[in-house]
Amino acid sequence: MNAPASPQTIRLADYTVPSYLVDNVDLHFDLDASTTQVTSILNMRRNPKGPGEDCVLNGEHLQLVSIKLDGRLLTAAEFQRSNTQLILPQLPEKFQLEIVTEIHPDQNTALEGLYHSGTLVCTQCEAEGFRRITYYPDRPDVMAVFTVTITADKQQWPILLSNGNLQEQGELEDGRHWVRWHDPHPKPCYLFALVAGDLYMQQDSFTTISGRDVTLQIYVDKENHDKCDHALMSLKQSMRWDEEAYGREYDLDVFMIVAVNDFNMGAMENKGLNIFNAACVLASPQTATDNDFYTIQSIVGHEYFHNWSGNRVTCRDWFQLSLKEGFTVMRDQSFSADLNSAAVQRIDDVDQLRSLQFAEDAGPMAHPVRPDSYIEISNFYTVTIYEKGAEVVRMIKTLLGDEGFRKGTDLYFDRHDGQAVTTDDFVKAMEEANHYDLTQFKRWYTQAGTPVITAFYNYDAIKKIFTLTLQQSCPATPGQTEKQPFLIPVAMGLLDSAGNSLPLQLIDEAQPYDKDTRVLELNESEQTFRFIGVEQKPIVSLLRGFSAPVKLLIERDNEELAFLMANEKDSFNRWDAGQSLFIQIMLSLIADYQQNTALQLPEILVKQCAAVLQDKAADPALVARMLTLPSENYLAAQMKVADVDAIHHVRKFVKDSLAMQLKAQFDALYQQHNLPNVAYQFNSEHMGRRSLKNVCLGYLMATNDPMQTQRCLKQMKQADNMTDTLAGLRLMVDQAGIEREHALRAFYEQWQHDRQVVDKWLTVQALSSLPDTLIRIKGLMKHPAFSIKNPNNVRALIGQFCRNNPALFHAKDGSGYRFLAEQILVLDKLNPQVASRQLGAFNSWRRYDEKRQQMMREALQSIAQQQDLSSDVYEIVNKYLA
Ligand code: 0A1
Ligand code: ZN
Repeated sequence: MNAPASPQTIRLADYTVPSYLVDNVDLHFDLDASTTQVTSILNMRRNPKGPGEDCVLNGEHLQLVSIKLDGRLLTAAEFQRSNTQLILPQLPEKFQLEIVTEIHPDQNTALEGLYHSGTLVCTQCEAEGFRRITYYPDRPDVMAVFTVTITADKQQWPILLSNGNLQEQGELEDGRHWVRWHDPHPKPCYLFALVAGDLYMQQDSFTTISGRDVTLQIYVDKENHDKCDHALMSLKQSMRWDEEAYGREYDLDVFMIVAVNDFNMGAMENKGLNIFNAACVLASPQTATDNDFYTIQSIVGHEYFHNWSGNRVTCRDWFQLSLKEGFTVMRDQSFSADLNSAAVQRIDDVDQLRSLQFAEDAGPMAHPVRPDSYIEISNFYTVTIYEKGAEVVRMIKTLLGDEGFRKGTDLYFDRHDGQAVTTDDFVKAMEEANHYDLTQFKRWYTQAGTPVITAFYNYDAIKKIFTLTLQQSCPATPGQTEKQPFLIPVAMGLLDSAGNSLPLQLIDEAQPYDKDTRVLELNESEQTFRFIGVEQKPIVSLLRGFSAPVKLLIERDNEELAFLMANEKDSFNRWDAGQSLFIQIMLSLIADYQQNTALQLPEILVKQCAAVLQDKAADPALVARMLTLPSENYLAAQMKVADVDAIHHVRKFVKDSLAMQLKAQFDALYQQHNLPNVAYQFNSEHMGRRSLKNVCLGYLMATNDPMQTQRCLKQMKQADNMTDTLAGLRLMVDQAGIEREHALRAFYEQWQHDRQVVDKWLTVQALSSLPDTLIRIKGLMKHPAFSIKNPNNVRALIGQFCRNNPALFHAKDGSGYRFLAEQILVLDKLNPQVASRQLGAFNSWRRYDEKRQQMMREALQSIAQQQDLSSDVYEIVNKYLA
């Protein structure tokens, strides 16, 4: 074997079609607790369009037992092998390879390939995990029909699953049994899956639109038998929705979901056999919050929707990842919007995008939705590929309209069914189905960075003309200094002083425009739009529904923001105006704080919040979001140099002041929405009421009134659901004292048997604002509830502290930074994907003051200097330091 190669950069420009194709593959797994033997029979042929003579198969961490070519055993002289490849020269046009390898799933802590999770054995192959199972052309454009035979001890592993339909099964001597699965749909190997375990199964069925019966099964650890209903219901909702919204039907006899406790991501869309992080499947009102219920519904949808957007039509290469991920996120967002509140869904999606993706786009890892190079593809499962990718597809829908978009997706699915394609193919289908030129639009796929739109306006009271000038620019990002203008859909409207819509007729149009919102197409660096017949000076509302993933700069005073917050028709923009008002005021208070000026909360903010609190007609979920202050991280992103301490102080000041001044209103609303005698239900109305009630409780606790602590404890005690219990506990952990310790202990004692709840217990402690938080975290890492090998534990404790507790992670003494660097080095040896994700907490390190930058640089350097870093951590740490 050769020495490990230093990490190489892979480039889109170097893409070539595969030299050999696999028509079908027969896999045999002989499962054993420590050594599993894999026999792979590949029927292959030369690709007439392929570039090379040699057949190159990928393989890592494999012990090769034997290779046969058309039945003849090959000698070592007849192939070449390295740590990563098996190369076979001089092959016939068509041939059969039989490769036997041995693997050790019990030693696999990276959780890629075949691995143990508790007593279960399962796989994770996306993106490049299949090469840890057997030698194979591990690239998504090689699609084959898979038949999988699994042999295993029956008592240990009574359930043996793989993709497709169950074909045959039987008993063997010595207590073993076997099953054979066949998947008739050709697929890339990243969609291969296998599960062996002793699991509880909950079954249901679904009749597709054309009348075919599909068996639905959810497999979970036996103790979780009562937590499958919600995922099963979500699956049926997803199947129906994809038929109705996209005309897509399911295509196998069975659809299975398996919950596993050790999983690097949320879930995986393996054909017919989705494997889920248990946290994204299991739910009961007592153990899962509203947010968990909501997320489970959307992830079940997401994975199911991949059956078409990802599996039937897949990616040609990993640079096209957003082809399936951006589109599928956009689909799951629409699904959630249709099933719940569309307004709340949009607000939450945009909030997420702006806090996480905008930061990525402004940092050292900024990359286009279709990147042109990577070192480690696992590092590119990013918010840019997923969330910005979804915004890009959403903009296409905005430009083409609902019907045009559906025509485009129909053409895309029909034209490319069974193929591995590119984002260009997706856009071409949209263009051809609509006779619409998206050439300029495609810059969204190739240019990184968040565009900035600056808006200027002017009203001519004599001519009744409103002139709107929009300028666009995009900051430089690594490797891209110059940017070309984007095509940006700007949904907008004009309001009169009473909040009514004004006409939107442009100067060169003969007819009045018949809607209250119109989509302007901004495609130059600067463009001017003139609206005629505007009877009074309007207030302009821009980017309704957040019609493009851009930053909007428009000068508005607090009064104008307050007006929009109260009167704007578009609920997203109403919320956004409120957030802008908070930010504008908080940034000005931060400046006061930095100059040692006494802080004073502007009256207008109190007045606006009071109005929101008193709006009887408003949806409680929207009210809850209107009253939620922008996060410390988001405020930091709005400053040239993020001042951690000033942000923390000012945010607390604003919250405490609002709480004191509006205590009676918060109290009244809390009581109105607190329904201790109504049993838990997961629906929009109840969820909205709980979220508003708990926002009110948060403010009430900020008054430091001991009565409110009692109320909080009472809520925890009375609650029949985790939403209310956890909301209470979160508030309690910020208050030092015996009550806090008691609440934490009681919670653990009650829930120690439940992994998902224990992770919540770890998270509330990681997010505490008390000064000894890091010390406690270090103690918790020694607690039996924590294992550094479990990604959910790591994310719940270390990840939450480093990402969502900025005041303490950025502690002046650098303790947070040193802690993270140490953990990354430990994790990198165990699980490189988890290690490199945790590095993300350093993404914005250059935006802090000099002293903090210096300490973060040292932490990053201490990682970079380490020998034998994984390619995952190597890539990120070096890009951060570049
Ligand atoms: N395709 C999955 C995401 C995923 C990616 C990589 C994984 O393992 C390292 C696991 C899942 C999705 O979009 O849901
Ligand atoms: Zn996905």
